[in-house]
Amino acid sequence: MQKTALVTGATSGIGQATAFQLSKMGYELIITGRRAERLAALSAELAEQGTSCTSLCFDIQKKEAVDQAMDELGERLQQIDLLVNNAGLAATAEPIQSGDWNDWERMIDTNVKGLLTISRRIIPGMIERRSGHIVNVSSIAGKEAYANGNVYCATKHAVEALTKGMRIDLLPYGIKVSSISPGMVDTEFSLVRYHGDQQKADAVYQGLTPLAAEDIAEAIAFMVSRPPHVNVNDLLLMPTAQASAVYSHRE
Ligand code: 8X3
Repeated sequence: MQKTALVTGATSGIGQATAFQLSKMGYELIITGRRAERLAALSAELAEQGTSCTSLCFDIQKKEAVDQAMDELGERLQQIDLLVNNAGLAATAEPIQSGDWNDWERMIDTNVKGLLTISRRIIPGMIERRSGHIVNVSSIAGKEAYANGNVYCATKHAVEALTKGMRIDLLPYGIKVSSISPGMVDTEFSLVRYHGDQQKADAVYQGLTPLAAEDIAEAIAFMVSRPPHVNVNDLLLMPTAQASAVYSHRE
């Protein structure tokens, strides 16, 4: 039977690349994001590849909007086989003493509360069917704190803790819970972090080859295609030129 995957934050970067990978693997897709035009374009492209695709446009920070979209899925909400909790962002790179409350709230609301809102709605169907797989997109920032990472690192540490907690709570139901933790990936990530400052964003990847969104999507494809008795708990994926959150080699 065809499997259904829901991917959050599918309008760009890792989310979009993952949607394409899962489409190639034969999944029926539910894609979510804030940007309606991009969602529609992605949906059309996936449909061209023969993938049945439902797009849900909402801001994952708004619990009511998420709940309404989940309600609209009706019966299908109970039939999601794979949830990729990808939506997330770094909204600032300020030291803690000058951080902006709104940036902090945006990261906490998206990276932690957004993940929880969606998961809480999808998990009961997985429990009912005694099967399912949740892949949380974490980060090297979920394992290490680094200068000016403060709240972003805290939200990704929370994703790590939630992944472990979910895995324990869902153990009796045969539900797989995994996380993938990338280092530097060349997406809109840094542009968002530096509030649209292209020069600062480009400097992050200068002199080295970062990961591409497709590298992460391929790893997710590997994780979700293991046999039923195998779960990849966590996959830490770094560019060859990055040894840790703080050590990189630039030419
Ligand atoms: C993205 C990677 O190194 O900027 O989560 O924290 S990093």
